[in-house]
Amino acid sequence: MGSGRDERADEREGAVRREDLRGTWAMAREAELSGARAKELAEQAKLHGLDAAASIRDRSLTLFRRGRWGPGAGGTFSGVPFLEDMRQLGGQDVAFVGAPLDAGTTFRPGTRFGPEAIRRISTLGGSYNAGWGIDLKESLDMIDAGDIQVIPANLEKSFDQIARAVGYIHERGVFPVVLGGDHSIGYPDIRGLAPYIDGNVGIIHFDRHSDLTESTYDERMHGSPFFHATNIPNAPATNLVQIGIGGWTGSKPGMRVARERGATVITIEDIERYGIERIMEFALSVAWRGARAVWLSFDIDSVDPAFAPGTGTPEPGGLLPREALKMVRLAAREGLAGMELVEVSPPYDVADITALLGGRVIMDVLATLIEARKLGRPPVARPDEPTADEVPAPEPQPGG
Ligand SMILES: [Mn+2]
Repeated sequence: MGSGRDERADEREGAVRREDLRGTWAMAREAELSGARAKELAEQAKLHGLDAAASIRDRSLTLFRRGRWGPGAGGTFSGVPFLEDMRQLGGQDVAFVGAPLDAGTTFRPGTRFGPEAIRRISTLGGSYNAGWGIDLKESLDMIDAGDIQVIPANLEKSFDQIARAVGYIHERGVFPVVLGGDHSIGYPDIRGLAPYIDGNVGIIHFDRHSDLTESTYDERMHGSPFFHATNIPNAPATNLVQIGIGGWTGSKPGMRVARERGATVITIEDIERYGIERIMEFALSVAWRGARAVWLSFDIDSVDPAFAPGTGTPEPGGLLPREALKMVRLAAREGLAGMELVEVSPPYDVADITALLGGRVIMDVLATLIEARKLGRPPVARPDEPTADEVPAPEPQPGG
């Protein structure tokens, strides 16, 4: 007996035979499915989702994901219409687009689910703000472009896709709102935008972390976006202003780069010392100095983890939500070329509060752009009527 197996076992009654397996039957059935409908849908997706970046070898993949499995299959931001056919982009004011990537996270992942979570909770409430008398849907023509087809295990291919997508949206004259995704997308967002700007691009960057490290684990991870963005000739570090920096997480190499390149770092203590208005006036002067356009990069971890726990690199001691919202409204008042909202990681979130705050940052920015007459149709208001931020404080009463 050479074999340890008794071959007669296969002939016993009730023995399992390969040809009787349901799996064998299913393999045979698979050949009978023509796949004609799937092919038809794939061809339609190719037309509607546009051609992928040159580095993507599988040419069935598109630039904007259409009809594929994966995160981001939920609703649209604030219930705005989904633009299926991206060839029809143009003439709208705002395009929301997801970059569901977490390949750039160095520790806690999950931001690939950020766009989906922000969109889902964004439908809580409407588009009207009772404090400012603005209805986003009355003043802006907004669409949701769905998600950019990122490559989950390849940062550089994902960057090619994101840069191409942001460039396309900007080229079509539409304001891009990029829903992250980890902060590594900050680099391709600027790379996509910069070629279309006839002059320098400034960057207003809210974060607890400096994000100016050349690489982590040999790759351009989420601590690296502004090292590479400010290597782009018309996005100089001298127009980069970082707000909310501090704490104990990973900023040391970035501080050296900031010093060497002349970036501006504003710590939480600076904000406490000078106050929000003066700090933001200064930040705007840095970002706009000789620049033609300014990009807003908002990392949700700039807000204290008590209010924004759903993020990969929480750092206690950050901004309060009311401070952050006030600051982005001041940041947006001179206009923006686009924005990204990054680092929302739903698996670490509690009761959707981080995703909700992310959506509110976006809505407050859009409302400010309307008020400042930088985007869309102005709200119904007398031309001489002051905006919310300009209403003077009441005079102190004598003897009070
Ligand atoms: Mn951060």
